[in-house]
Amino acid sequence: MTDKCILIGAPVQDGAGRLGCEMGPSAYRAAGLREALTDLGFVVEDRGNVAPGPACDIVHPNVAVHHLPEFHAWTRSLAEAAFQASGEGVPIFLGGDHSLSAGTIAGLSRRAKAESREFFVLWLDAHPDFHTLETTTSGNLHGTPMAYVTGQHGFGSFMPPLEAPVKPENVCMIGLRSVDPAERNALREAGVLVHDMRAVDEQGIAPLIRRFLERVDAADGVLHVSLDVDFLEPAIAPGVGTTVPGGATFREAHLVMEMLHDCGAVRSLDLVELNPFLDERGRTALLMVDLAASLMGRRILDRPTRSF
Ligand code: 6HN
Ligand code: MN
Ligand code: MN
Ligand code: MN
Repeated sequence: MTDKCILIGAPVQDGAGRLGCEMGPSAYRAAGLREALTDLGFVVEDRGNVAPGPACDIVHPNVAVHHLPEFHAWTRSLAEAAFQASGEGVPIFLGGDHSLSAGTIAGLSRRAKAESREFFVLWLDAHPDFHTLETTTSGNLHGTPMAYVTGQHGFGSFMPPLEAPVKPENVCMIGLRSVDPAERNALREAGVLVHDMRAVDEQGIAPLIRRFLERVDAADGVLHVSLDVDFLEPAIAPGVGTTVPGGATFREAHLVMEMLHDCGAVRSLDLVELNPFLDERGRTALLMVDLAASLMGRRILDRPTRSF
């Protein structure tokens, strides 16, 4: 990893079914993300918040779909911001709902291609977010970014073209426990590596992560991590609009972050779906900052004392 972290706010909320994610970037700043990274020895540059590009008129035949022009506009500006920043340091994207990952991953994958590196994504989420514009029934576009970046059917005439689609077999999803039928079939057909919570319960999270990281290492790949708040057990992370019981525990989540740090392949991070309006005295924002710090190298024995 370089010694520079670049914070990029992505106050996107049009992809979610309720308001509030727009406040996410401010909450991460208030929770001390910059200070946590500075304490670890990083030079931290906060680029402020990205703005969406101009929205154009796009209408999709699936009438459930809403805010497609905004999704298009955010994807374009975030892809550009991600491409630029990933050439200069480790970008950390402060969401914002998960639709922002359509942009960040598109830009990061383009960067990896420009550097002739194999690109991998670790998706930590209760959901696979693998709907196409045709299969989504909620119409909430935070349910679609992984289908878009892996070049699934039907985005072509509605969304920005992808310079470097992500190989589905280079995507590992961990923590799933809410998968819609259309997503289940599409994931299987595409060949995405999926570990649901049952696999975590039966096998333990460490072997699942280790196996994937060994593949990244064997390919000398670069790794992007997309961390959805709802990956976590709602009891410890209430500040999210899509809670599903049975999520990762505090220690499981930290262990993943610690292993990710040790592997040395992580080049970028999305922190998504934090809804400060639903949070309790900032505890979810603080936990996400704490996890980001673990990923960036904070060791257990130097964790500051803090009660959640
Ligand atoms: N997220 N599969 C559901 C839908 O509405 O398509 C949930 C999506 C959740 C999205 O958590 O980022
Ligand atoms: Mn709106
Ligand atoms: Mn998600
Ligand atoms: Mn989710």
